[in-house]
Amino acid sequence: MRIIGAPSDYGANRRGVDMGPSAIRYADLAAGIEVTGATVHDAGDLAVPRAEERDPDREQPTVGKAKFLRETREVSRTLADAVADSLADGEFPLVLGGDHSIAIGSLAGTARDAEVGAVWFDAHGDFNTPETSPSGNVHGMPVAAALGKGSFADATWARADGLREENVVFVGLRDIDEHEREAINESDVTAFTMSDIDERGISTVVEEALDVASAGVDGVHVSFDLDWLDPNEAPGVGTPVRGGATYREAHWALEAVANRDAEDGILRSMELVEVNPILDQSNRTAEMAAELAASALGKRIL
Ligand code: EXY
Ligand code: MN
Ligand code: MN
Ligand code: MN
Repeated sequence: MRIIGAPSDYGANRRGVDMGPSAIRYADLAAGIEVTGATVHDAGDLAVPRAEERDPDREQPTVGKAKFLRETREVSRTLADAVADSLADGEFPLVLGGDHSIAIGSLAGTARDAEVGAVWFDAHGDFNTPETSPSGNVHGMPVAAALGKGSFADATWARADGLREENVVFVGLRDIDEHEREAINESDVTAFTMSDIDERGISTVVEEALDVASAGVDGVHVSFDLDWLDPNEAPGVGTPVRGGATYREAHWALEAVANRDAEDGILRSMELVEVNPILDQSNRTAEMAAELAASALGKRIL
Protein backbone atom coordinates (compact mmCIF):
# COMPACT_ATOMS: atom_id res chain seq x y z
CA MET A 1 0.00 0.00 0.00
CA ARG A 2 1.06 3.64 -0.52
CA ILE A 3 0.70 6.53 1.93
CA ILE A 4 0.05 9.88 0.24
CA GLY A 5 0.06 13.03 2.38
CA ALA A 6 -2.17 15.92 1.30
CA PRO A 7 -1.31 18.72 3.77
CA SER A 8 -3.91 21.22 2.66
CA ASP A 9 -6.13 23.46 4.79
CA TYR A 10 -7.59 25.58 1.98
CA GLY A 11 -11.04 24.08 2.45
CA ALA A 12 -11.21 24.40 6.20
CA ASN A 13 -12.28 27.12 8.55
CA ARG A 14 -9.43 26.73 11.04
CA ARG A 15 -5.66 26.61 10.56
CA GLY A 16 -3.61 23.58 11.47
CA VAL A 17 -5.27 20.74 9.56
CA ASP A 18 -2.38 20.98 7.04
CA MET A 19 -0.29 19.35 9.79
CA GLY A 20 -2.61 16.33 9.87
CA PRO A 21 -0.42 14.04 7.74
CA SER A 22 2.60 14.53 10.01
CA ALA A 23 0.53 14.02 13.16
CA ILE A 24 -0.91 10.75 11.81
CA ARG A 25 2.55 9.50 10.80
CA TYR A 26 3.86 10.35 14.30
CA ALA A 27 1.03 8.20 15.70
CA ASP A 28 2.85 5.10 14.35
CA LEU A 29 0.68 4.76 11.26
CA ALA A 30 3.19 2.65 9.30
CA ALA A 31 3.98 0.27 12.19
CA GLY A 32 0.28 -0.29 12.81
CA ILE A 33 -0.34 -1.12 9.16
CA GLU A 34 2.69 -3.43 8.94
CA VAL A 35 1.10 -5.58 11.65
CA THR A 36 -1.42 -6.62 8.96
CA GLY A 37 1.41 -7.94 6.79
CA ALA A 38 1.03 -5.13 4.27
CA THR A 39 4.14 -3.48 2.82
CA VAL A 40 4.05 0.25 3.49
CA HIS A 41 5.45 2.68 0.89
CA ASP A 42 5.27 6.25 2.17
CA ALA A 43 5.29 8.57 -0.84
CA GLY A 44 5.57 11.64 1.38
CA ASP A 45 3.43 14.78 1.07
CA LEU A 46 2.13 16.51 -2.04
CA ALA A 47 3.50 19.98 -2.74
CA VAL A 48 0.61 22.28 -1.86
CA PRO A 49 0.53 25.71 -3.59
CA ARG A 50 0.96 28.67 -1.29
CA ALA A 51 -1.82 31.26 -1.70
CA GLU A 52 -0.54 34.57 -3.04
CA GLU A 53 -1.66 36.12 0.21
CA ARG A 54 -3.39 34.56 3.18
CA ASP A 55 -6.17 37.07 3.71
CA PRO A 56 -6.91 36.91 7.48
CA ASP A 57 -10.64 36.43 7.00
CA ARG A 58 -9.93 34.05 4.09
CA GLU A 59 -12.31 35.85 1.70
CA GLN A 60 -11.34 35.61 -1.97
CA PRO A 61 -13.05 36.72 -5.19
CA THR A 62 -14.16 33.28 -6.46
CA VAL A 63 -17.19 31.60 -8.02
CA GLY A 64 -20.16 31.94 -5.67
CA LYS A 65 -19.10 31.55 -2.06
CA ALA A 66 -16.16 29.16 -2.28
CA LYS A 67 -12.89 30.22 -0.70
CA PHE A 68 -9.49 29.35 -2.13
CA LEU A 69 -11.08 27.55 -5.08
CA ARG A 70 -7.98 28.19 -7.21
CA GLU A 71 -5.68 26.54 -4.66
CA THR A 72 -8.16 23.72 -4.06
CA ARG A 73 -8.24 23.02 -7.80
CA GLU A 74 -4.44 22.70 -7.87
CA VAL A 75 -4.38 20.38 -4.85
CA SER A 76 -7.17 18.29 -6.38
CA ARG A 77 -5.39 17.86 -9.70
CA THR A 78 -2.11 16.89 -8.03
CA LEU A 79 -3.78 14.44 -5.64
CA ALA A 80 -5.92 12.87 -8.39
CA ASP A 81 -2.73 12.12 -10.34
CA ALA A 82 -1.02 10.71 -7.24
CA VAL A 83 -3.96 8.40 -6.44
CA ALA A 84 -4.30 7.25 -10.07
CA ASP A 85 -0.53 6.60 -10.24
CA SER A 86 -0.65 4.53 -7.05
CA LEU A 87 -3.48 2.39 -8.43
CA ALA A 88 -1.67 2.03 -11.77
CA ASP A 89 1.40 0.81 -9.85
CA GLY A 90 -0.75 -1.74 -8.02
CA GLU A 91 -0.42 -0.01 -4.64
CA PHE A 92 -3.48 0.66 -2.49
CA PRO A 93 -3.67 4.47 -1.95
CA LEU A 94 -4.13 5.70 1.63
CA VAL A 95 -4.49 9.49 1.59
CA LEU A 96 -3.84 11.55 4.72
CA GLY A 97 -5.54 14.95 5.03
CA GLY A 98 -5.72 17.79 5.26
CA ASP A 99 -9.27 19.04 5.31
CA HIS A 100 -12.06 17.15 3.55
CA SER A 101 -11.85 19.21 0.37
CA ILE A 102 -8.89 17.00 -0.62
CA ALA A 103 -11.46 14.26 -1.26
CA ILE A 104 -12.22 16.03 -4.55
CA GLY A 105 -8.78 14.91 -5.67
CA SER A 106 -8.96 11.44 -4.12
CA LEU A 107 -12.32 10.74 -5.79
CA ALA A 108 -11.21 12.10 -9.16
CA GLY A 109 -8.13 9.88 -9.00
CA THR A 110 -9.79 6.66 -7.84
CA ALA A 111 -12.71 7.11 -10.26
CA ARG A 112 -10.59 8.10 -13.27
CA ASP A 113 -10.52 4.63 -14.84
CA ALA A 114 -13.15 2.72 -12.89
CA GLU A 115 -16.78 2.69 -11.80
CA VAL A 116 -16.66 3.32 -8.06
CA GLY A 117 -18.83 3.73 -5.00
CA ALA A 118 -17.98 5.62 -1.83
CA VAL A 119 -18.69 5.16 1.87
CA TRP A 120 -18.53 8.57 3.54
CA PHE A 121 -18.09 8.38 7.33
CA ASP A 122 -18.86 11.91 8.49
CA ALA A 123 -20.99 14.05 10.80
CA HIS A 124 -21.55 16.28 7.77
CA GLY A 125 -22.96 15.73 4.28
CA ASP A 126 -20.23 17.75 2.50
CA PHE A 127 -22.97 18.25 -0.09
CA ASN A 128 -23.00 22.06 -0.30
CA THR A 129 -22.21 23.97 -3.47
CA PRO A 130 -20.78 27.53 -3.69
CA GLU A 131 -24.41 28.62 -4.12
CA THR A 132 -25.71 26.90 -0.96
CA SER A 133 -22.70 26.96 1.39
CA PRO A 134 -23.21 28.94 4.61
CA SER A 135 -19.47 29.32 5.06
CA GLY A 136 -17.76 29.20 1.66
CA ASN A 137 -15.44 26.50 3.05
CA VAL A 138 -14.91 23.87 0.37
CA HIS A 139 -14.48 21.05 2.92
CA GLY A 140 -18.30 21.23 3.13
CA MET A 141 -18.61 20.59 -0.62
CA PRO A 142 -16.52 17.62 -1.87
CA VAL A 143 -19.39 15.19 -2.53
CA ALA A 144 -21.36 17.83 -4.44
CA ALA A 145 -18.19 18.78 -6.33
CA ALA A 146 -17.36 15.20 -7.33
CA LEU A 147 -20.93 14.66 -8.54
CA GLY A 148 -21.04 17.98 -10.43
CA LYS A 149 -23.86 19.62 -8.47
CA GLY A 150 -24.74 23.33 -8.84
CA SER A 151 -21.96 25.43 -10.35
CA PHE A 152 -19.61 22.45 -9.96
CA ALA A 153 -21.28 21.18 -13.16
CA ASP A 154 -18.81 23.48 -14.96
CA ALA A 155 -15.83 22.48 -12.81
CA THR A 156 -14.46 19.57 -14.86
CA TRP A 157 -11.40 19.43 -12.53
CA ALA A 158 -13.69 18.42 -9.67
CA ARG A 159 -15.65 15.72 -11.48
CA ALA A 160 -15.03 12.11 -10.43
CA ASP A 161 -15.99 10.53 -13.77
CA GLY A 162 -16.60 6.97 -12.54
CA LEU A 163 -18.25 7.86 -9.21
CA ARG A 164 -21.85 6.66 -9.32
CA GLU A 165 -24.31 8.72 -7.28
CA GLU A 166 -26.42 5.65 -6.42
CA ASN A 167 -23.30 4.04 -4.93
CA VAL A 168 -22.48 6.97 -2.61
CA VAL A 169 -23.43 6.21 1.00
CA PHE A 170 -23.21 8.53 4.01
CA VAL A 171 -22.72 6.96 7.44
CA GLY A 172 -23.14 8.98 10.64
CA LEU A 173 -24.75 12.26 9.53
CA ARG A 174 -25.79 14.58 12.36
CA ASP A 175 -25.10 18.17 11.25
CA ILE A 176 -26.73 19.09 7.89
CA ASP A 177 -27.55 22.55 6.49
CA GLU A 178 -31.02 23.42 5.20
CA HIS A 179 -30.27 23.53 1.45
CA GLU A 180 -27.89 20.60 1.83
CA ARG A 181 -30.69 18.52 3.38
CA GLU A 182 -32.94 19.24 0.38
CA ALA A 183 -30.16 18.35 -2.05
CA ILE A 184 -29.33 15.08 -0.27
CA ASN A 185 -33.00 14.06 -0.09
CA GLU A 186 -33.49 14.84 -3.79
CA SER A 187 -30.35 12.95 -4.84
CA ASP A 188 -29.72 9.24 -5.47
CA VAL A 189 -27.24 8.92 -2.59
CA THR A 190 -28.03 6.76 0.45
CA ALA A 191 -27.78 8.42 3.86
CA PHE A 192 -27.57 6.74 7.28
CA THR A 193 -27.73 9.23 10.15
CA MET A 194 -26.62 8.80 13.75
CA SER A 195 -30.32 8.19 14.51
CA ASP A 196 -30.24 5.17 12.17
CA ILE A 197 -27.19 3.88 14.03
CA ASP A 198 -28.95 4.47 17.40
CA GLU A 199 -31.97 2.53 16.18
CA ARG A 200 -30.43 -0.28 14.11
CA GLY A 201 -26.90 -0.60 15.45
CA ILE A 202 -23.55 -0.02 13.76
CA SER A 203 -23.23 -3.51 12.24
CA THR A 204 -26.58 -3.46 10.44
CA VAL A 205 -25.98 0.07 9.12
CA VAL A 206 -22.40 -0.52 7.97
CA GLU A 207 -23.15 -3.87 6.30
CA GLU A 208 -26.06 -2.24 4.43
CA ALA A 209 -23.85 0.72 3.52
CA LEU A 210 -21.22 -1.63 2.07
CA ASP A 211 -23.91 -3.52 0.12
CA VAL A 212 -25.15 -0.27 -1.47
CA ALA A 213 -21.70 1.23 -2.11
CA SER A 214 -20.28 -1.91 -3.74
CA ALA A 215 -23.27 -2.94 -5.88
CA GLY A 216 -22.18 -3.23 -9.50
CA VAL A 217 -18.96 -1.19 -9.25
CA ASP A 218 -15.26 -2.04 -9.66
CA GLY A 219 -14.37 -0.82 -6.17
CA VAL A 220 -15.23 1.38 -3.22
CA HIS A 221 -13.52 4.49 -1.84
CA VAL A 222 -13.71 4.94 1.94
CA SER A 223 -13.65 8.60 2.98
CA PHE A 224 -13.22 8.79 6.74
CA ASP A 225 -13.71 12.17 8.39
CA LEU A 226 -12.46 12.00 11.98
CA ASP A 227 -15.33 14.26 13.01
CA TRP A 228 -17.68 11.27 12.55
CA LEU A 229 -16.34 10.21 15.94
CA ASP A 230 -17.66 11.81 19.09
CA PRO A 231 -15.50 14.82 20.02
CA ASN A 232 -14.66 13.04 23.30
CA GLU A 233 -12.83 10.44 21.18
CA ALA A 234 -11.52 12.78 18.47
CA PRO A 235 -11.32 16.37 19.76
CA GLY A 236 -8.74 17.53 17.24
CA VAL A 237 -11.08 18.33 14.35
CA GLY A 238 -12.11 21.67 12.90
CA THR A 239 -15.89 21.21 13.02
CA PRO A 240 -16.70 18.96 16.02
CA VAL A 241 -20.32 17.90 16.58
CA ARG A 242 -21.56 16.19 19.78
CA GLY A 243 -23.17 12.76 19.62
CA GLY A 244 -20.73 10.98 17.33
CA ALA A 245 -19.51 7.42 16.94
CA THR A 246 -17.81 5.65 19.80
CA TYR A 247 -14.28 4.31 19.62
CA ARG A 248 -15.57 0.76 19.12
CA GLU A 249 -18.25 1.74 16.57
CA ALA A 250 -15.53 3.34 14.45
CA HIS A 251 -13.24 0.30 14.71
CA TRP A 252 -16.12 -2.10 14.04
CA ALA A 253 -17.06 -0.12 10.93
CA LEU A 254 -13.55 -0.35 9.46
CA GLU A 255 -13.10 -3.97 10.54
CA ALA A 256 -16.26 -4.65 8.54
CA VAL A 257 -14.69 -2.84 5.56
CA ALA A 258 -11.63 -5.08 5.86
CA ASN A 259 -13.77 -8.24 6.13
CA ARG A 260 -15.78 -7.26 3.05
CA ASP A 261 -12.56 -6.53 1.18
CA ALA A 262 -11.16 -9.94 2.18
CA GLU A 263 -14.33 -11.55 0.76
CA ASP A 264 -14.92 -9.41 -2.35
CA GLY A 265 -11.78 -7.33 -2.90
CA ILE A 266 -13.89 -4.14 -2.95
CA LEU A 267 -11.65 -1.68 -1.08
CA ARG A 268 -10.03 0.45 -3.80
CA SER A 269 -8.82 3.55 -1.93
CA MET A 270 -9.17 5.33 1.38
CA GLU A 271 -8.54 8.67 3.06
CA LEU A 272 -8.40 9.93 6.62
CA VAL A 273 -9.20 13.64 6.91
CA GLU A 274 -9.75 16.60 9.25
CA VAL A 275 -7.09 15.73 11.82
CA ASN A 276 -6.03 19.09 13.25
CA PRO A 277 -3.24 18.56 15.81
CA ILE A 278 -3.28 22.11 17.15
CA LEU A 279 -6.84 21.55 18.35
CA ASP A 280 -5.82 18.45 20.29
CA GLN A 281 -3.39 18.67 23.21
CA SER A 282 -2.74 14.93 23.26
CA ASN A 283 -2.50 13.90 19.55
CA ARG A 284 -5.10 11.24 20.29
CA THR A 285 -7.14 12.25 17.23
CA ALA A 286 -4.16 11.39 15.02
CA GLU A 287 -3.66 8.18 17.04
CA MET A 288 -7.32 7.34 16.38
CA ALA A 289 -6.74 7.87 12.65
CA ALA A 290 -3.64 5.65 12.64
CA GLU A 291 -5.40 2.85 14.54
CA LEU A 292 -8.45 3.01 12.26
CA ALA A 293 -6.27 2.73 9.17
CA ALA A 294 -4.84 -0.53 10.57
CA SER A 295 -8.37 -1.87 11.20
CA ALA A 296 -9.45 -1.00 7.67
CA LEU A 297 -6.40 -2.81 6.31
CA GLY A 298 -7.03 -6.00 8.24
CA LYS A 299 -5.63 -5.65 11.78
CA ARG A 300 -7.50 -8.04 14.08
CA ILE A 301 -7.85 -8.29 17.85
CA LEU A 302 -7.27 -12.07 17.79
N1 EXY B 1 -22.05 22.26 6.45
C1 EXY B 1 -21.10 23.26 6.97
C2 EXY B 1 -20.50 24.06 5.80
O1 EXY B 1 -20.73 23.69 4.67
O2 EXY B 1 -19.82 25.05 6.03
C3 EXY B 1 -19.99 22.58 7.75
C4 EXY B 1 -19.15 21.68 6.89
C5 EXY B 1 -18.09 20.93 7.67
C6 EXY B 1 -17.35 20.00 6.72
C7 EXY B 1 -16.47 19.06 7.46
C8 EXY B 1 -15.49 18.31 6.71
O3 EXY B 1 -16.76 17.74 7.23
MN1 MN C 1 -16.30 15.88 5.88
MN1 MN D 1 -17.23 16.41 8.89
MN1 MN E 1 -8.16 -5.36 -1.94
